[in-house]
Amino acid sequence: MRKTVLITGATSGIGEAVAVKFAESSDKLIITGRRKERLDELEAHLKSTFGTDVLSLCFDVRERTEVEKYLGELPGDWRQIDILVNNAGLAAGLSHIDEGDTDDWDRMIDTNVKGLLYVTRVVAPIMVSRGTGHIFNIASIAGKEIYENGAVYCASKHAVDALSRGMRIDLLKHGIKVTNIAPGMVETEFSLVRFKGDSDRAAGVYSGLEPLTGEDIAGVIHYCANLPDHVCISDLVITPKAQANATNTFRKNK
Ligand code: NDP
Ligand code: 8X3
Repeated sequence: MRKTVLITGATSGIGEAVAVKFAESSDKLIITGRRKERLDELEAHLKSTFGTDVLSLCFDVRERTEVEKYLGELPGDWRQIDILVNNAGLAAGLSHIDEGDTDDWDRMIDTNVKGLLYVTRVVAPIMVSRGTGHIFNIASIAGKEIYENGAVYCASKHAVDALSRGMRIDLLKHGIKVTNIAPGMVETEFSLVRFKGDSDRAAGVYSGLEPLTGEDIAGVIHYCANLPDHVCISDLVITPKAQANATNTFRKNK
């Protein structure tokens, strides 16, 4: 059956790949992000290539009133959200705790934790009222482990991990599934954002190994979303073959 899928942060990387994957199976898509041109381009591409229905909403998940305005006033059938993919997020900077940029900390915590909460606070009651729904939270391997220079990003993703577990308990009686997705290295705009546009430094993160792609993660999410109704995959750590954990990788150039 055709589903309505809401994806936050669909303007690049994992979110964009998830939009394409669900468009391939003719699901209806609500795509969000802050970059309007990217949203317009993706909407046009999804409509022309897959003939799917698309609603794009341009807002910042950190702005609670914007989240409430856009998601709380969805037109017509668009309110019938079956799947929420809480994907919008970022890492900003990589530094020891005594040297960290507090603006970076605000961006990560406001986006990865509070933004995810604001979106969920609007969408979960819709799912509760329908007695069905599936929430995917894009956490990270950084939500399972801690690495040097990454304490605040790791803390924000540990919070996502905890929220996934809490949501699963609170929404249990309403028939809503919650799946926590914890990827390792995925080559997207993630490192470019973390290193504030330094493309050489970003490329170095993936040198000498084959990282995951957004499409790899999208395929897993699509699989989980299309299992029989009584089956829920709660938590998945997904890494490239060349990554054992958050800190151990095998690189051919080393
Ligand atoms: P990208 O930078 O490619 O995509 C991030 C997406 O989040 C963009 O669409 C961006 O849209 C959106 N976004 C960021 N901030 C906001 C905001 N304040 N309001 C609305 N949208 C926002 O990175 P990824 O695809 O890799 O990241 C997606 C998720 O996956 C993140 O939560 C990240 O932490 C997580 N992750 C990534 C891993 C990786 O190695 N790449 C590994 C594990 C987890 P826009 O800028 O248009 O607003
Ligand atoms: C992104 C992966 O290893 O940079 O969540 O934290 S990592």
